Amino acid sequence: MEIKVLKKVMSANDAVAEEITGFFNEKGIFAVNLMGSPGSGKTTMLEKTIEMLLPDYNIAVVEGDITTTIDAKKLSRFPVKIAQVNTLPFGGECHLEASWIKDAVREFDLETIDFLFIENIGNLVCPAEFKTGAHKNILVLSLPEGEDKPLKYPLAFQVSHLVLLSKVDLIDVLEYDVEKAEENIEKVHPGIDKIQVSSKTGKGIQDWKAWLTEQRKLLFDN
Ligand SMILES: Nc1nc2c(ncn2[C@@H]2O[C@H](COP(=O)(O)OP(=O)(O)O)[C@@H](O)[C@H]2O)c(=O)[nH]1
Ligand SMILES: [Mg+2]
Repeated sequence: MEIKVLKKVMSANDAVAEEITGFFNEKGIFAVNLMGSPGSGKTTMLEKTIEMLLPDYNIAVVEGDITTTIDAKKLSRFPVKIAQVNTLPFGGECHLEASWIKDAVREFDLETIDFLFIENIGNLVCPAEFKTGAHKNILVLSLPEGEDKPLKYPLAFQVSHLVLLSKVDLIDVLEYDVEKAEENIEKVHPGIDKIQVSSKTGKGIQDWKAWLTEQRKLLFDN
């Protein structure tokens, strides 16, 4: 009985996700869902991303958090549209659901947006289970989390299209084994795109921009 209910909730979410993907397609909005552990560097990466895409593109952001508007406030220095989704009124859920994103984007003038970034709730479990309607899922995996996380949280990697291996400026201090981490990512999602990035040094940021603009071009041919 419980399983039936869960399936119903999931398929309802999938239906809304599909609906909003169609809507994004119609409007020419390339939507990207950023997932990752708390503190993996999602918001900082978003700041760098916005800096490099402005002024050529119009950008909107949906910030997801259980509570607070801390990340949205950080981004408010940019000329971008921001909507905050707090899940506390929805029972403090640890993921964003498609219907909340659908409501959030109603805040924007959708005709003008080129990129929509969704910062999902920080964790490697629930966000992987709920589609957001975004075209691409990006997993931000930071070095301090350790090389084994792909093996421990495989679904998050399996539903993603790109892994941003973040905070690579810390390789030496953490004695991090990048090869091992990439090998573990390959084990759970063979062939997935990977880019090493650092918001501190700027490493990989241009490659990330190239990936984003190329993917958008592939979808909308502009
Ligand atoms: N060394 C280093 N620290 C970073 C980098 N990116 C983010 N941080 C720091 O990591 C912490 C968490 O970053 P934040 O972007 O808030 O992570 P989020 O919780 O995933 O949004 C902050 O103290 C950032 O300054 C990076 O590339 N290198
Ligand atoms: Mg954040």
